Amino acid sequence: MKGIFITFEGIEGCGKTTQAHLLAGYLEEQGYKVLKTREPGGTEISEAVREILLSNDFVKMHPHTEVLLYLASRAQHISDKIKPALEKGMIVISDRFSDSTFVYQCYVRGIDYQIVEEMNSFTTEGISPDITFVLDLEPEEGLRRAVSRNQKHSRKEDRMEKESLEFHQKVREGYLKMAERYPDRIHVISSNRDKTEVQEEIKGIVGRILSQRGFPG
Ligand code: Z5A
Repeated sequence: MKGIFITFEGIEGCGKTTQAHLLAGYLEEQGYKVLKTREPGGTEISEAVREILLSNDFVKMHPHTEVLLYLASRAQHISDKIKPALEKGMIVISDRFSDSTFVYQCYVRGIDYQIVEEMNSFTTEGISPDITFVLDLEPEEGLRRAVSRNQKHSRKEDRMEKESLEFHQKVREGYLKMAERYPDRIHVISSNRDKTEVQEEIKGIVGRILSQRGFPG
């Protein structure tokens, strides 16, 4: 692929959307062609699947149904949006991607990693991120930020947000384990500080990697 694929990961409320947006703006200012997107979602069909996944009407969803729906949403997202943009040489920035599935569905919900890895590679047509940022934060603070953001925008808690604090602690632990497993790709960034400081660290890492790769080549 000619492009560069960057993903943002982490617990609820850790600042992924904020940092993905800031990075996209910065790279566009530098003259790069950028596609900013999110998961679950990013295309009409994938956003419809997102509605089902996050709906409070479906609290009894079986973990197997859940993982299959996240992958279904991703399959459409890859084929309609991510793959074409990478083929054109764009920088794609996604707010969550496959690591979310490995952490939430495998590490936390307990679904077999190897089975999901195989299904995921079928889903993504082998596309994986070049750079991943895990924004690390205590779950208590992440949930506090998410609740205050929801109140500001009159948004209700969704199905996943309603999970217990222990669930979100396990999610954080899962991300730190993924970072140990893929140290070259995954950068753990402390989000327990001002957003501009977080942004500066991310810009520094991205700038270094783009120039190491001679991007655009
Ligand atoms: N999920 C899954 O299980 N499996 C999968 O394969 C995939 C996803 C792809 C998607 O939820 C859910 O799907 C998610 C995982 C699961 N469930 N959970 N939990 P989502 O997309 O609706 O939400 P989210 O991804 O969890 O994140 P979020 O709530 O949107 O938060 P965020 O994007 O990380 O944070 P933010 O919106 O940028 O910031 C939150 C607030 O904090 C906001 O008011 C900001 O202005 C503020 N903020 C941001 N940075 C800072 C700093 N540095 N200091 C202070 N305040 C800050």
